[in-house]
Amino acid sequence: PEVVMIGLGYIGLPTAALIAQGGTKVHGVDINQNVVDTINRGEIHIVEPDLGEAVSQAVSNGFLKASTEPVIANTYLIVVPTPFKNNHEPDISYVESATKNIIPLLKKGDTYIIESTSPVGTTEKMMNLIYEERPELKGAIFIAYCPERVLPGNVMYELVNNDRVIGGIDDKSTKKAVDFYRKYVTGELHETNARTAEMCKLVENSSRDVQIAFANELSLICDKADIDVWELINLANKHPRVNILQPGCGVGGHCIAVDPYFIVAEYPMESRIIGKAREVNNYKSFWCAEKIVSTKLEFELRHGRKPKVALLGLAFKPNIDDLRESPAKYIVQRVLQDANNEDYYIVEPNIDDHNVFKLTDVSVAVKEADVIAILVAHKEFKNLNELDNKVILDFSGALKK
Ligand code: SAJ
Repeated sequence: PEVVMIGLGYIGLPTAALIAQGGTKVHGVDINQNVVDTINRGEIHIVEPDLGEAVSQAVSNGFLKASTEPVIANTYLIVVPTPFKNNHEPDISYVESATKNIIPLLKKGDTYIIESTSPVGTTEKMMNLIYEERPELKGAIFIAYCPERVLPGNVMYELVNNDRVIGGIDDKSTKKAVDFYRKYVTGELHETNARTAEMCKLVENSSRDVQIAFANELSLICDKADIDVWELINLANKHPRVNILQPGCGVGGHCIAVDPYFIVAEYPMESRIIGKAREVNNYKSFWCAEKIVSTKLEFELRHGRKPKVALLGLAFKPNIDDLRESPAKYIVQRVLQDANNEDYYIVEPNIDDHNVFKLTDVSVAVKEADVIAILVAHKEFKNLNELDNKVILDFSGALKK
């Protein structure tokens, strides 16, 4: 094959399929044998529009196949997870082991590109790892870093159309990587060095986390100031150069909530706003859970009976079915800790059943409940009716006009 793609997750597999669709032979590598077998059957193991068709086409045309071990190629892409150890220290062990697996296969003229979100300096570390074992490759292979910025749910479009930042360890590496991406990316390809490209990815997501923290902070202030935060933000954004984001029940997903820690771990004294924004966004989820419990108690005091409480939304963001790293799920778990379940109706329209929570249809929950907490702004929650004399906690702005 021309390309080896190491890591067949929600970025690696769509990227492999797109490159294969362009008529380039791609060999995908994943440590999970089930993933490999699923792909070799032309099927997919993740939810992403248009991906299934792209993979089945590429596999049946013989341009994409998968295995657990890499094979010899000319371009190697590292797109494996970079999770965190519990003390918020970045863990690049998957990038390291993927790199070690291909070092014996590398030859002069090959290209090695990391796409995984990584701490600044990772590409240089991997370069040294390669050169230690294969000194004859020094200056004879091309090494670059190119982060992805696709939005889950829109990956197949954004992989092609988004601009890309491409950072080589030297100019010729940058150029070689640009030639590679030019084959299937129609967005602009912006050239820089590896460290800047690594930091760019972290900065993009950290900027969003800081902006969301500002919105969440406003929601806490407005709750005390007896101001409707949705109305306030809508009015402030009428200013030609103000764009305040939306408060929520916390920041979920394994990107925005994680990437800032790559910077804070490396530059703790300098990244104070970035670190504080993480604290504010994490605190917001806790604050929402406490708000639900205190509202429940207030209802009990006023009406002399326990209220029925509807908890609307479990996903980590609106209109998707992904519950991984979801603040809404955390809040529901926390609220249920101190109560017997029959007081609560849990609603998540994007999944059929949840192995932990019993799910209720939104119309039943809204009809039966005295207190309605909207945790995620799913489209199904935007036009709820018969809400009068219900206590509404709209944490996600679903009801704002
Ligand atoms: N959120 C808010 N208020 C907002 C916007 C988002 O509370 O105004 C919350 C969402 O509910 C969610 C979290 O933040 O819980 C993250 O949502 P997101 O819309 O930022 O989307 P992600 O995490 O799926 O994707 C982000 C994107 N990064 C940016 O928009 C800068 C995407 O482009 C990246 O590729 C992706 O992270 C990633 O993989 O890094």
